Amino acid sequence: MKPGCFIVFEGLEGSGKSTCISFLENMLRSRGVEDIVRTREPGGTTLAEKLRSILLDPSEQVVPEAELLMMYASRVQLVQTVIRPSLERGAYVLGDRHDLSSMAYQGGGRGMDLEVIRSIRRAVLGDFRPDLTLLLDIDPEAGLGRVDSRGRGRDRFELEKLDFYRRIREVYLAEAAGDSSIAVIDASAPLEQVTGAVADRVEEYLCSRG
Ligand code: T5A
Repeated sequence: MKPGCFIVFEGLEGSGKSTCISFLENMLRSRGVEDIVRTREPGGTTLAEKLRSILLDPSEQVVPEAELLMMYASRVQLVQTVIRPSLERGAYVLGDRHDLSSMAYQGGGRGMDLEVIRSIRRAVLGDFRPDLTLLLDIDPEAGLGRVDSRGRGRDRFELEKLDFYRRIREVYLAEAAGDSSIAVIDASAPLEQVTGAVADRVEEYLCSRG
């Protein structure tokens, strides 16, 4: 059986990841793809959803090292019990965040050593990586403005200052510059333009794998 593929959406709060995943899922279904699995990180398994609720709770005091390790505990549980088995049976896995978020948020945002993060990744995930990452790039103020307009209150990360998000964006863009599997999309554009760019990038990738 042809192995599946793992396509991940990354970006700041409010950049449009969930919206674009729904668009891509519909696009693939309209072409007859039936086996599509959506994941989110942190989360996506019973264990990881429990960690997610701690990680996002504004009343929790979480030190950066604990935050990083909980992100990887959540991720490795998801990869081993959901993502890998889905890919092995040929599914399309559409991820709302993955490893690049740890580089950007814990590395850029919290200022943790990127080499330490890479070594944790190697230790728990080996060479497992997404096939394609779509980085929805947006100015933090614009992204958080969209989050606030939903009116559901801010989580623990969303309460951080703008500088935290500026550092995250810098790491996102720096990582993308050195990795051809990460495509940067201007997420400040009108939605139809953003989804059009998503469709083009995914087409390109699917053509390249035949
Ligand atoms: N985290 C996560 C880490 O620190 N380290 C890690 O390793 C990982 C995995 C998770 C938090 O955890 C952190 C990062 C995060 O802070 P989350 O809830 O999963 O949090 O992620 P968020 O980014 O906070 O999710 P959001 O729902 O806020 O953002 P989305 O999914 O990017 O945005 P979406 O699609 O919900 O859109 C937001 C609003 O904007 C509108 C939509 O309709 C919606 O109302 N919109 C647009 N409006 C105009 N133009 C466009 N182009 C639009 N696109 C979307």
